[in-house]
Amino acid sequence: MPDNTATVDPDFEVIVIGAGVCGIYQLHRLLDLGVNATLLETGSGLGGTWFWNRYPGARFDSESISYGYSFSEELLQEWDWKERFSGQPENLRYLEFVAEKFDLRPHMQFNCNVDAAVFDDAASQWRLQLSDGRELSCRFLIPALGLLSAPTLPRYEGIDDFEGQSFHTYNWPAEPVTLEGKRVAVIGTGATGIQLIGEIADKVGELSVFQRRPNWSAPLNNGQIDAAEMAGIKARYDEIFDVCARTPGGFIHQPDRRKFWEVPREERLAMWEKLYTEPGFGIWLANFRETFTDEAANAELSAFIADKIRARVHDPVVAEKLIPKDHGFGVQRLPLETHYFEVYNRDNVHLVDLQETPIERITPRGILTSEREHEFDVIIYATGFDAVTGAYERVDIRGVGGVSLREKWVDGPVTYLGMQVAGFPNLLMPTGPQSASASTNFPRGIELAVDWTTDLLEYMRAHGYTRVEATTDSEHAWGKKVAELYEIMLLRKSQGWFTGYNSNVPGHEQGSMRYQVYNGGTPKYRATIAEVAERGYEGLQLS
Ligand code: NA7
Repeated sequence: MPDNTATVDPDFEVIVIGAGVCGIYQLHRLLDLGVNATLLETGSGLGGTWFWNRYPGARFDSESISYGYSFSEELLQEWDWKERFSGQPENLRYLEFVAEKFDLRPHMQFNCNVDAAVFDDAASQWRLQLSDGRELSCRFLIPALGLLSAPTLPRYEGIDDFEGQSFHTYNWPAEPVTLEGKRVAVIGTGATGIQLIGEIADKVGELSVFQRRPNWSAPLNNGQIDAAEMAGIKARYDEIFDVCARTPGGFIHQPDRRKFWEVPREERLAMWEKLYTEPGFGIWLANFRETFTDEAANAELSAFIADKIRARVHDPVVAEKLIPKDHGFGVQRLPLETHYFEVYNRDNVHLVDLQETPIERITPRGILTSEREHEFDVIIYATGFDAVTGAYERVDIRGVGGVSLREKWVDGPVTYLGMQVAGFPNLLMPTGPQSASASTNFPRGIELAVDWTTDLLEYMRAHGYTRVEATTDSEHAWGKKVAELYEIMLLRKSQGWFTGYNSNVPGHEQGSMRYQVYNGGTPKYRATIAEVAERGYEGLQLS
């Protein structure tokens, strides 16, 4: 039966939510095709991750030259990266430059939070409720919400009672924060805490680091990129992106494909010595593949890194506290550091081991542990995110029959290709949970997924389709594939955001398991989604 209500045009053909790296590129692709699209952004400016995370030390740990967009040769030639691992202010300038260059700002609406998105089945449209009271409709909804954009505070009592300044690193104030001479507490030692602590230790008065579980970390080895080097990079961009496309992580670091146990131990150690002094994720990703899958191989690498920590931290008791004992090197997302371990050799830096003296509550003057009250002027929460699915769950997304996405994902995300969800037609998620964008060098995964999503929209246009939806069978098969990929990796036993662990979110505590990302690597993912498209979007129902 023809659906007459569908003839009422929505306000927009496509609404993109989020002006981060993904939303910016997605909007550009849509506008290029002449699609009637708008972008809604909660913040007062664009940049997503690089708009919000203004904490000292925030920077890429992907090489800058592999992080920028690759879609425009002109853009590649116009932009000069100044550092191997560029810092937040420059990264934000880059994204602003991109938005200006492609004239995207007129199509972005800022300070615009989406509270709810409900699928109107009869009209085959999404209806959005905004915090400012407006309602907008669209045919296709593209949430480009970011993977680490729902910050979580600890569940300690008294957080609001603290009389000094306190904030989560994600919500670092845009106006300058004075830390000089202050008594500062940092809670959390993930990638964020490690960057922050390394940067501020020599600037604050006293710094107390509240560590519950140490993380493995290796040197970033950052450096400047001078004009001559940048000119060389510009001439090699094709080659650089070609390497990224061929590596599992979308980085310039290619795994060593020799068999771990066939390479003599002395040779392995020599290789690690070299990688440890080189920039970026080499020690993690240019390593033997067995370090991700074989306990014994991983233990050997972990012992090598532990010795590096012991060599860098003068106090052996402190050094032991900084060495993870509950997981091996690189099985959780690896933070990269700059003089992080040397920080603990400073007289003004104190490590508070929460395994020995847990936090009992936040007080008006500071932090009360089981041992004593520590007084502070500033408390910084580097306590992480409700990763990957959290940002989706903060919007009340309802599909066919009013089914809530939040409820559907209560035990973990369920998707097809990480980009579509059965029962949620015309919801397209280029960086969705269980996609490769979530587990690779983000912009590389993002460009791949945005291009695929845009091709799908073009295909639908060309064939007169207005509705697309994953089947439950295809969703089920994808879920099985994603789970199987976890099974072969040591990662499955770890407590990090790849397995959905977050002690501050009910249901995500220690021991819970959520299949958050696709671990098959970029080349396999690219081949899979290309094949799906070639087969007329197999697994999707188009009408
Ligand atoms: P992470 O990696 O999730 O780290 C959060 C840290 O905060 C971690 O050390 C946690 O310790 C700690 N944490 C969280 N809650 C508490 C409480 N309640 N008490 C004490 N310590 C706590 O987040 P990041 O922001 O550092 O990094 C996220 C990603 O950003 C990173 O992977 C990169 O991709 C960029 P726990 O492990 O829970 O004991």
